Amino acid sequence: MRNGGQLLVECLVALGARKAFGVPGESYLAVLDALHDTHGKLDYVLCRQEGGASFMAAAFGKLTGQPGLCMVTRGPGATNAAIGVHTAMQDSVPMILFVGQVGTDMKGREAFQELDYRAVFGTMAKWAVEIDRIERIPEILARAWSTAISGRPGPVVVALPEDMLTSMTDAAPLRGPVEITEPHPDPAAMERLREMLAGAERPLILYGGCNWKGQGTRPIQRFAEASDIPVVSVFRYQDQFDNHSPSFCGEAGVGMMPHVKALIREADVILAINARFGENATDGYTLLDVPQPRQRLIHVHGSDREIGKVYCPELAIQSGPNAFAEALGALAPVKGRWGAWRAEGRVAYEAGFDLPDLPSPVDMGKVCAHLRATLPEDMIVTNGAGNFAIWSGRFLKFGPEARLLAPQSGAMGYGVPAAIAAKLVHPAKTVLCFAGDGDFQMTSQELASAAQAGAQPIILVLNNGIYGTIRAHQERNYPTRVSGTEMTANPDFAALARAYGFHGERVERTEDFAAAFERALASPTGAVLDLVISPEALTPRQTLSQMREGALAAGKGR
Ligand SMILES: Cc1ncc(C[n+]2csc(CCOP(=O)(O)OP(=O)(O)O)c2C)c(N)n1
Ligand SMILES: [Mg+2]
Repeated sequence: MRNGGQLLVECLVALGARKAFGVPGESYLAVLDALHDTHGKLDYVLCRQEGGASFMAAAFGKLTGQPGLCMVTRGPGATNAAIGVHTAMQDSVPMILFVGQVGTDMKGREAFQELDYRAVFGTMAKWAVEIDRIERIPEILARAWSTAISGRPGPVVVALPEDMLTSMTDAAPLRGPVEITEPHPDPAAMERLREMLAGAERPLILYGGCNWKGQGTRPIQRFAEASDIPVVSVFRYQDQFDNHSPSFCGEAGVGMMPHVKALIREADVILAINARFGENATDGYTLLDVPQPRQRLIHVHGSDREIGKVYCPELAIQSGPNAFAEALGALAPVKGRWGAWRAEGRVAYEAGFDLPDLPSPVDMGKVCAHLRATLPEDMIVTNGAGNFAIWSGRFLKFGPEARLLAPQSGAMGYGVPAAIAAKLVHPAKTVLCFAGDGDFQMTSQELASAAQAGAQPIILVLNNGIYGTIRAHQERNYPTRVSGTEMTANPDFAALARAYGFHGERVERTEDFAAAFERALASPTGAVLDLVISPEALTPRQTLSQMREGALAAGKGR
């Protein structure tokens, strides 16, 4: 006999769980008690705020392909954790959020901190469930795990009424991990796909999504290079294809580069692999017509619920990304006259790295050039949301070993917890977080979690004193009327870092960055570099004043 908390933890260990990120609550004491004895097998990573914990779980899922586990208490804990659930959903990342719940004897009375989690998370998560019979813990955990990792991966929320955890049962724990093979593409469909590509004037490969494993997109790269076809990543998945490949032409994301827009618009056949057609990848659903694109669309996805969701493909192939990549790599290359078109895209991509001097004490163009030259091939880069994210997103190159953990949800505050999770998974790798000053302050308390866990990344705070993204929108729409976007009382970020046991430094000039970064790399306690950035240098090619002047010239403002 064991209590429900022990049964749950034993099932998680059997499923292969290694880490759970959480903030404690009296609602799940029996789970915490069971975790007392699992050190080295399943570690509880203690966090300071549930938003940080759920971001860590979402990032863990993105990095490993295993569900990132998050454990939080009732109402207040669960609502704090919602940001990670939403982010995992938009990112198609496997995650399981466990939430304490009031006992079944008082449910429905609006008891202390009570929430209906199925209602709250019903439209946010892939699946939300409450366990109401202790013997069903193994069944529901197995289903939660498979649901999180299969098809289009996503977050599952499991509510745990207190008596489900404290009462005793002789139900047997799960015996082993859930292993799910991917659906494989139909050979006849692959033939048809090859014919469509071979008959194209300008074929384009668009890829995205998370669950790349093993060789990942390598077979796609072989086929694309042999066929001279350009490849574009959807928003924030540029790390999943070798950016050094002559086929790689950039990212279809926020502030999409004109040549990427042109590639998508001008393509006559688009092979979309493991991609979800989001607002950013389609430039607000304008690059392809809804629901019937002008381009002949081949959509490959592991989930039947993604195929045909927005666009009607001419050919739909339900297949896992890795199985599909293998099948594509095995096809004979196609030949056509689109090579010059691909080359133009690549030249434009490369030209994007050439920047003018920026009007800023620390010039991020030069900082990124230094980082491109010196960061190791197996770097893990993270960022949250803000204008600063353009530097990690567009001015680094991701080779086959590198990873980028960045939220498709545009959630500020993701970068720091994601970097901590990455450092826990890969302690020996260089993990570098890009944060804005606003973005950093959303989750900077997790520096304490990092110090406690001994997982201390390097964090660059791009400190411009403003909520820059919103300020830019403000200047374009309501020029000169600055409202609610200036942070005039930021802390001393280097001192704050030192208070948390990190190495902390303020960098005031571009020429001081390289030495400061050396010290950050050498620091055994991670580092926070506070980079002094001018608000004028908000984008690589347009200053804040130019945005304002442009808007005034266009007759905006009072
Ligand atoms: C959690 C959350 N809150 C608010 C926003 C809206 N938002 C998007 S970017 C941004 C400003 C980011 O400021 P900062 O981190 O300083 O970066 P900067 O744009 O200045 O480089 C805001 C408020 C968001 N995306 N996420
Ligand atoms: Mg800022």
